[in-house]
Amino acid sequence: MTNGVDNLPDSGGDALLAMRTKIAFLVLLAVGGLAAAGVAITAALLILGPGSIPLPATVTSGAAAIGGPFKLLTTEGETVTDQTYRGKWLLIFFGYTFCPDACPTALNNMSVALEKLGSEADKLQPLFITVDPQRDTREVMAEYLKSFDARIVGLTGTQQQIDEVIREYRVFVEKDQAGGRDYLVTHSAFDYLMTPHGSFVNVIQSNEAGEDIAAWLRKQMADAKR
Ligand SMILES: [Cu+2]
Repeated sequence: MTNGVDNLPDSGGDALLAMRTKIAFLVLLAVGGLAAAGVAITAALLILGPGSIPLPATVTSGAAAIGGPFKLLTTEGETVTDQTYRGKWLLIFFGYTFCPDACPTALNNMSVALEKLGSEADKLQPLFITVDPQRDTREVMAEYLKSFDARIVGLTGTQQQIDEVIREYRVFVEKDQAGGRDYLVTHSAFDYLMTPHGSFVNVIQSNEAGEDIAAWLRKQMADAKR
């Protein structure tokens, strides 16, 4: 069991789940940079577990600071930045191609969501950003992404470029030290929605069903439009 954050229980109640997702995410943000990684995961799992949940008082703080400039490489070898995608909503998932479970699930769900969105998906740019640039070269990512919706653009970069974007988006990433080149990477598994201007809107757990993600996207995009 290495992917504690990936394998979150799927308990009932859409609104409650959505709330738990946001809380878990914000707890990860709050705790992630300050304490040991284990504390963040434990906090997230506790909050996502069944039962009643006391709301942390500071749950919304820090949300404005999510996201930021990045410079990465597409699987086609094109250098892109956050500016490249201005004018489109961004749906960003961070993961890695060697991931045994959470990432294929997430990208499948994202593929279904894009299909369910129909023409509304045109205003959205889905991105898959690797947290494991050491193994996820653009060739590896291109091959991997053939299994998913062709609109999902894979992005990789130098370790430094990836570290930067991971930090900006507060992605929890911890490389398993054992296993040589077969290591696993524990990582938080959220889909991030950003506005066409590059501001953070919200997250959803990437293991939500595709049609639920599509419905969530419709609502978030409608609500965030001013
Ligand atoms: Cu994964």
